[in-house]
Amino acid sequence: DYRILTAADVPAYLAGLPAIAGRLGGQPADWTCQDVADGNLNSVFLVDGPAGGLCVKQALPYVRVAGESWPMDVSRAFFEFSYGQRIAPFVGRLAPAIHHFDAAQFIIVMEKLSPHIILRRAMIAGEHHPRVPEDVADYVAAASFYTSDLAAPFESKAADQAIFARNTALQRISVDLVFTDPYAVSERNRITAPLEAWAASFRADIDLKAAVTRARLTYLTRAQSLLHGDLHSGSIMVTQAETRVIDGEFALVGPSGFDIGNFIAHYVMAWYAKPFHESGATSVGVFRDHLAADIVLFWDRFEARFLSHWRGFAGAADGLPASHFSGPAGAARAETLRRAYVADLFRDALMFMACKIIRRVLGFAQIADFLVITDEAVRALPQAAALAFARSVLLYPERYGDIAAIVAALPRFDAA
Ligand code: SR1
Ligand code: MG
Repeated sequence: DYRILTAADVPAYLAGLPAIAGRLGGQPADWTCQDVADGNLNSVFLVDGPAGGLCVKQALPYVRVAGESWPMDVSRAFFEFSYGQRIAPFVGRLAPAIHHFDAAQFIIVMEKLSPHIILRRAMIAGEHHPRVPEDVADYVAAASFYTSDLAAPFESKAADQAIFARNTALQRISVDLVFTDPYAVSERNRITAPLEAWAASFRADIDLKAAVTRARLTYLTRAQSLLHGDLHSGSIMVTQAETRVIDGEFALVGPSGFDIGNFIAHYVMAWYAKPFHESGATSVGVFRDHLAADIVLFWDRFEARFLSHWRGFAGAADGLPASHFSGPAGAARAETLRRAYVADLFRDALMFMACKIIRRVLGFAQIADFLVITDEAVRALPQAAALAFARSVLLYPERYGDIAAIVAALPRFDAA
């Protein structure tokens, strides 16, 4: 029964879901529908009626930006829906409300976010949305704590694994596009002429490939918590007052540092790109001051919230049994274990941050932060600098012992 919807089909589709379409008010003839697909994979429609709006998202049987030559499993919509259901109790309004999942058409009907805009677009325009770092930190801290062995008997995580380990099509995208293609000759790579030599040197860099292999194996084997799996600035919608994390279709049980590192990577890339494009009225200096402060704020907030969830947790869990750590000596040792766990998350996060930067410069899915720099020779300047930074983080992690060291390593040069 599956068929691809167009904008013209959407009103009739919603009319068949009266309980949900009631949110629009009026009749189908009163509704307007816009195709606003922006990401790499899916169709997205925004529908407005006299009483409100809805967002209708359909998984296409191929990668939208590549077309039918790259088939893709439509069941990703099921995993996005399941992920949203699973984390909703922990993240509340930091995720959009989901109204309906259609298991035959692979459609999710959800809250229309308005006047929210994609964080990436806001950043390219030089806008600052001050709530984002803390909101996303709260989201990741809650999701990564409450879906881990630290907050539940291990059977709970096993149940998540039974669902999300089947999300293999999208995990395959990550394994190939993030950890493999950028270090090989691949038709999917998008290497511009000025970066050919960089790509060749990365393909020949056995130390770098060893570090990335460690990252790939960590992604595949470190089953710590349920992850969003694609937490970049295109998966976050913002206003000055609100933040929403969207697009959980890459969900998996994996290393918690993956989401953390992905988020930081896209702030770092915005940092590198900014002096080379004209978008926005904000000066480079002011914009970068905000980014630097936000990167630190994000990590500090994540660490504080994660530890606070853990210290305050009194339920049954298998990660750190309270009965083993009674009395003052036990409490001190438990705190040492908690801090060691978070320190591991930080190391993983930096490793994944670096991998995410490299894939966005050399690999298939490049980001608008760089692509708005139309001259490839100019674009290659910040891209090459970002590659060098990422390589340094992967090869010399001991130089980046805390978040201040990351921010301190970001260059202060300008386009001029
Ligand atoms: C083929 S999909 C390419 C990328 O788009 C998504 O947003 C993910 O980042 C994925 O790697
Ligand atoms: Mg997406």
